[in-house]
Amino acid sequence: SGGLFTVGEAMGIFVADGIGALEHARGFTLAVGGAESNVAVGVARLGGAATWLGRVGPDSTGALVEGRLRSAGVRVLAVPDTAPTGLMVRYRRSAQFIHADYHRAGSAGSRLTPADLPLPELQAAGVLHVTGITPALSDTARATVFAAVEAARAAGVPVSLDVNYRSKLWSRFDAAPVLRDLVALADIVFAGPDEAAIFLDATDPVDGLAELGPTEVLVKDGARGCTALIDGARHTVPALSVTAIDPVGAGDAFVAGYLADRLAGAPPAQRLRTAIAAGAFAVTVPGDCDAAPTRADLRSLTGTDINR
Ligand code: KDG
Repeated sequence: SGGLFTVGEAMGIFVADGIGALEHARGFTLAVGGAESNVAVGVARLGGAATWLGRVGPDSTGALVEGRLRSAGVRVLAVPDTAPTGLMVRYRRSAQFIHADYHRAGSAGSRLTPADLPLPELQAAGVLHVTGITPALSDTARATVFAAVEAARAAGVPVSLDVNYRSKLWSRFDAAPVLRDLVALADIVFAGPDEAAIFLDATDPVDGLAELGPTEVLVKDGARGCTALIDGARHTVPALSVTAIDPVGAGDAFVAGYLADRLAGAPPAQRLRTAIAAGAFAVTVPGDCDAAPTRADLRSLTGTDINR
């Protein structure tokens, strides 16, 4: 308790080694991904406490997901399910284009229900983190996200949301009202400018998101850095210039950096520095949660003692 609590679907991901069409792939790395579990791993790597709740199937991938998250230092609350653990297949069609296919319809992770939530534990957390991915998985998964958010709010636990629109899971039309409702219930919101445009007509995404209610709004724009409005103060932070190898996981590392420092009581400017550095580090490393840095990694990247 006092740490991060998050809920979502974690999956096994077959990532083709090298670059080229899937038919030319000769080897695969079996990674573990899922936006929420990536953030939990990111917070744990940075020295924070993190709990992930999700459903896993009775298969080797389910055991792999649990084992990898545990060994990264995450407290895992895995609800056993009879459906298979979700999978993804991902390959780089070219140096620039990453293709991902989901094999997660009807998966264990999509069968979350509100009764899975350990309410006393959730309500003792330092922050609840959810994303716009889980509500797209099923009606019960959507109900679970909203139940978690309501329980956190009732207990005064700050709610963090990464909008994370996934076009392969639902249309913009279906997603817009749900994402907008979630933003209105959140205290801390992370979004890309394109994602915000799905449900906002405001010209400035930071102002548009803040108008819906959150007091901490962070618009992450990849290599262009981040614009934020935190407790009424505006911040613009440029990205660090790094050798980009793989953008996957960078957004989650950014979120983890911000939330880990927030949980540790750091002021906004420092949370943003850590978020930017963690995101930058993650693009220099292949993989989803495997890309998340430790504090020592961040020091090596920036050449400065970010903290602790
Ligand atoms: O942010 C990275 C995630 O997108 C990845 O780990 C897989 O959760 C995932 C998803 O739904 O795309």
